[in-house]
Amino acid sequence: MSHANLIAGEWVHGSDAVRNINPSDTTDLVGEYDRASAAQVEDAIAAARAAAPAWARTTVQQRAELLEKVGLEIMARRGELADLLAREEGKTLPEAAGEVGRAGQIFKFFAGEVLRIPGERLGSVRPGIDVEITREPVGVVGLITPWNFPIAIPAWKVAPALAYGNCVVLKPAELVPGCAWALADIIHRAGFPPGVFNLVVGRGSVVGEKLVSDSRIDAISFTGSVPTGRGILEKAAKRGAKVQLEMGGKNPLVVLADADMETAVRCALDGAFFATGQRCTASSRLIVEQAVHDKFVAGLTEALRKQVVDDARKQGTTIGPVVDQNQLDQDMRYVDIGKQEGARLVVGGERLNREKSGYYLAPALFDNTRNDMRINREEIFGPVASVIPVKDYDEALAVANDTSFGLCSGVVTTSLKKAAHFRRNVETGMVMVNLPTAGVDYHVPFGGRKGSSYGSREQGRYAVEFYTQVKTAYVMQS
Ligand code: UN1
Repeated sequence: MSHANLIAGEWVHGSDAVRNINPSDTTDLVGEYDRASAAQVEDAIAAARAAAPAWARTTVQQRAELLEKVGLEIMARRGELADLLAREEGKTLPEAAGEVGRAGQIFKFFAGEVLRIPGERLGSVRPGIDVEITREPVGVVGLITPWNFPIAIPAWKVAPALAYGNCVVLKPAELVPGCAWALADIIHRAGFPPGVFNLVVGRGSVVGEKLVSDSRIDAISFTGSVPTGRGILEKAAKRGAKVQLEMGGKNPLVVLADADMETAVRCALDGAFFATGQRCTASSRLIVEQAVHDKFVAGLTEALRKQVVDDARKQGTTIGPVVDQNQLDQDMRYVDIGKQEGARLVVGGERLNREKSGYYLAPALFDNTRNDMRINREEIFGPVASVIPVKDYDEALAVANDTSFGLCSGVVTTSLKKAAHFRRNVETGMVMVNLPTAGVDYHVPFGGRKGSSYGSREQGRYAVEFYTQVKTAYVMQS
C-alpha cells in the first residue's frame, strides 16, 4: 500500500505518509504515499542538478524515444489509470479516461516536438559574420501541480520539460498523489537516467517551499490558486528564477439572443458543471441576453435536474463528488454567500446522501445575480454557477471583461459578426465560439491574461518558451 518518492533513480521511503482517500467513498483508502522530508527534497534537487549536464547533451532521438515510450504506456493502461484517477479525484470514468488519454497524447506530441526544437540563422549587420539563435535547456525545473487534473497537468509540464532537455522535480498535489506516482513509475521504468526525473510528495509548506526557494531550481511552473501563485512569484522572482503560473478564472459564457438554445444549454452544462465544476476553465458566469433569459434558465434547470450525482466510478454517473471536505465547505459557503447577496438559487446547492459516504453536492444554479456579487468575483471551484442577465451584446461583453481574471471565455451565437467581435474584444487568453469554455486540445497554447496567468504559455509548441533559454551566437565566417 505504501508508495515511496523517486529520488536520483531510487524509490526512497519517507517517515510519514499521505492517506489518499476516495471522495466518492470516504471509507476507501486508495493508498498511502510517503511524504518527502525537506532533506529528501534537497536530495532530489541535487540529483536533478547532477543529471542536468549529461541530459542536456542527449540526442533528440534519445529523448524522443523515451517520451514516446511513456506516452504509449499511458495509452496502453488507459482504463486502469482512469479508474485510479476517478477513484482518487472523483471525476467520472469517461472524464477520467479522457484525461488519461490527453496525458498520453501530450507525451507523444512532445516526442515529436523534440525533433523540431526551433532555431534561427540570420545574417549579421556587419560583413563576414553569421548570427545563430539557438535554444538550450533552462536546467532544473520545479513543477507544482494541482489536484483537479491529477495526470494531465503533470504530463503537460513534465513532457515539455524533459523534451527540451531539462531535469525535473515534480511535486504533485497531496490530495491526488496516485496518478503522479503511476506516472513517475512509468517514467522510471522507461529508462530515463537517474536524477532526470524526481517525484517528491508532500505539503506545499515543506516541499513546495523548498522548490521555490532553492537556488538550484532554475524555473518553477505552478498551477493552482491565486494566493499560492502570487506567493511563489514573489519568492522566486526575488532570487531571479523563471516563473510560469496558471491560477484559475471566473470565466464568462455569453449567451446571445440569437443563440441556438440547445447549444447554449449544452455548453453551460458541460462548462460549468462537468468535472464537478472543478476546472479553472469552468464557465462560472453565465451572461445571458434578456430576450432568451427565461428560456435558457428553464433549459439549464431541466438539464441539471437530469444529472446523476453519484460515485464517480458507477455506471450512469454524470457528475462525481466534490474532491474533499474543505472544497465542499467552500462550495457550500459560497452557496450561502450567494443567497445572502440576494441571488436566487434556482436549483441545487444541497448536500446529497448516496449509498456510499462521499462529498456529494447537488449542482447549484443562481439566477438574478449581478456581476459585482462575490459569487461572480471570486473563484468557487465547484459545481456552482450564476446567471447574470444583460440587456444586449454590448453589456454582455462589458460584463464578460469586468473581472480580475482572464483565462477563458465563450460566446454562443449564430451571428458571425458578433462572434468575430467577441473574439477580438474579449480579454482572455482563450476564447470559445459555440463551445464550452472548458475542455481544451493538447497541442495548442493554454493560458490566460490578467490575474489568471503569469509568464509564457503552456502546451503545444509555445511551451518551448518556458522550458528553454535563448542563445545568440555571432560567428565570423572563415
Ligand atoms: C480543460 O479545461 O480541459 O486547472 C483544462 C485547470 C486547467 C486545465 C483545464 N489548468 O482546470
